[in-house]
Amino acid sequence: MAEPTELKAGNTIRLVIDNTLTQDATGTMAYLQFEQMGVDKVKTKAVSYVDHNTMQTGFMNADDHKYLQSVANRYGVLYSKAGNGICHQVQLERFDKPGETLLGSDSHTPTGGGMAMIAIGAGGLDVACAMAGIPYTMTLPEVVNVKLTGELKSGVSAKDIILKVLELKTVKGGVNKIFEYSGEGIKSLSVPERSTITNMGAELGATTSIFPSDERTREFLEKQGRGDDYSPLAADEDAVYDEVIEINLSELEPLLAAPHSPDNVKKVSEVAGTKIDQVCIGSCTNSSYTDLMNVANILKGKKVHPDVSLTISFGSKQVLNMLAQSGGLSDIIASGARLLEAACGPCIGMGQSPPTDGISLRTFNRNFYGRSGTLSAGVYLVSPETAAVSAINGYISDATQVEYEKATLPDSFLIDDSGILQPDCDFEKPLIKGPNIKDVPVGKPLAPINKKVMIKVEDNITTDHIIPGGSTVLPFRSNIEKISEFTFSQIDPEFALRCLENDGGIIIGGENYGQGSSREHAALAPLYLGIKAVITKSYARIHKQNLINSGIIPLVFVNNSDYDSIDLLDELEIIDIENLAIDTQYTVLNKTKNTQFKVAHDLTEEQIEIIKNGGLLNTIKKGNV
Ligand code: MIC
Ligand code: SF4
Repeated sequence: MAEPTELKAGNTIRLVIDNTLTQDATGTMAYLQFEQMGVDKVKTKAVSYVDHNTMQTGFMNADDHKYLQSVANRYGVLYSKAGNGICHQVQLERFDKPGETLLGSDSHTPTGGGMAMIAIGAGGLDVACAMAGIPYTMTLPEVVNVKLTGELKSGVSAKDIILKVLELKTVKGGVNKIFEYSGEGIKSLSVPERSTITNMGAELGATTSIFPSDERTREFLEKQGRGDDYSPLAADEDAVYDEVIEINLSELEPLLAAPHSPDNVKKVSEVAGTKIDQVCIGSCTNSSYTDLMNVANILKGKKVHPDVSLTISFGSKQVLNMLAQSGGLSDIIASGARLLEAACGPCIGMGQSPPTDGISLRTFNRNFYGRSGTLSAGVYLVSPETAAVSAINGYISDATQVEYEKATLPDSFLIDDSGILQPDCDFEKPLIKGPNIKDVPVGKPLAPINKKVMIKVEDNITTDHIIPGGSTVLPFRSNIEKISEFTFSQIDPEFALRCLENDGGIIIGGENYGQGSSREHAALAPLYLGIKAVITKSYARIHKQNLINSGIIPLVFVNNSDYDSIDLLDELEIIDIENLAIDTQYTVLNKTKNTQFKVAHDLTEEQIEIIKNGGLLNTIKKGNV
């Protein structure tokens, strides 16, 4: 691979990774793949979190946790136990450090950008490679400067800032971009508030988002007992950007994302009065101590409306413990809220599905169709303040209309790292693999493609559409054969069977195909089902790389209008694709319709090599990375 001659958007770079994180829903695959790399010890500061699959219906999740603990111990990875908190929140509290790099097998890894890190989400195999000491290959993004002026008024919060950016840029407006925040307005934002913004920058499709490291960063690190990790960092005075956006915080109003997309942004005042059934507060976007203290302050002395179920998931054990100490927890309990554990919980559909046709307000970052577990539900993404006020009233309400005490960072955070286990790297101890933990499927070298269309989908298909979350499907994250049965099940229940009957085929998609979660299962399950190529109008970054890593070719239409001419089960022959080469277009014969069209790709030499080998694992085994 050619080294870049200059740091210019579009160039391919190899980024040295200092830190890695995995979570249990993507981690088992990442470590199963890491095991195959023949490396004795991880080369990064690595943490393995258990936060997604903590419901343990059946033995599967508990078996995953046992495996993750044993594999972390063997290879030198810190292990954050179930109940210790959501990966991004704990990483921020205990590990993030300005100026370092972080690669995580979760799309919300950019949360660390609130701590002035280059923090990027990736598929599990890419993170396994980073743990093995292989630099991360990526396209250098364009840089968008988001200049914040003014100061937030009471009832408006960091969540409303990122919702504003989503309104301006949409869920595909950030692909191959970094959002760098600056301006006077950032001085009033604490690190957890900044991290709410960088976290949900993932919904822009952005590579990452970043804030400078300043006095607010020092303040947070000192309060976490990590003052030594501080160093000041900021953009050069004369930095040049590809694009500049200005947001005046003083003019911002409470916003929400209406069903079913994080960029379907409206003013809260526009829909105020809408009756609600459920409010869920938590997730890696909004479960910090200050978020939940604001909630506690609003709920203090009030009761949750009789028609509303309010749940609170705590970001971490530290957050929960501090709320207990400050008295905020008592106010939350007295209000009638239901307390869930410090984990992802309802955000990934692990419980708390809303009722039929229910309206649910959530402080989370994704409201994709069906993600809550109830297809007919309408999920609105809101700030913790909007959520709390609405839970009391029983309808969507504007938090600027109520008075409450705004929470500030505590004098110092309670430090108790006993939920994070230190590894002893003892190779004598066995790896514990329960019966639901199966081998990772491996692709075959590239061969001619003459296959039928197995599904045709629209724009903005998410990886949740491809492999759903929720308590029925998540237990099979370590078992690709089983999880493949659920591929596209919410939009086309016949898909998996059709693939098996036709010995695989081709997927046709629209714009921004594969947005959302980093789950490589959305590529591994299609690989298992025999999918050879995907042809779309455009891709989301992480999923595209996951397809390549699985040996599936991500192609695009040369003329997007050709999308309209293709139907389910059309037989397509992609002429000469077995000789995949850089900057080359290919003719596709639609043998069913007796027509033809052109497809292209923007794969690098390295990516072409991976596809020709039938995926990244095969390439690594050949020693070619
Ligand atoms: C999500 O929010 O969708 C998840 C669950 O955290 C995913 C990871 C996964 O699917 O395991 C993500 O954001 O990458
Ligand atoms: Fe967990 Fe939700 Fe955050 Fe994903 S978005 S890491 S499921 S809390």
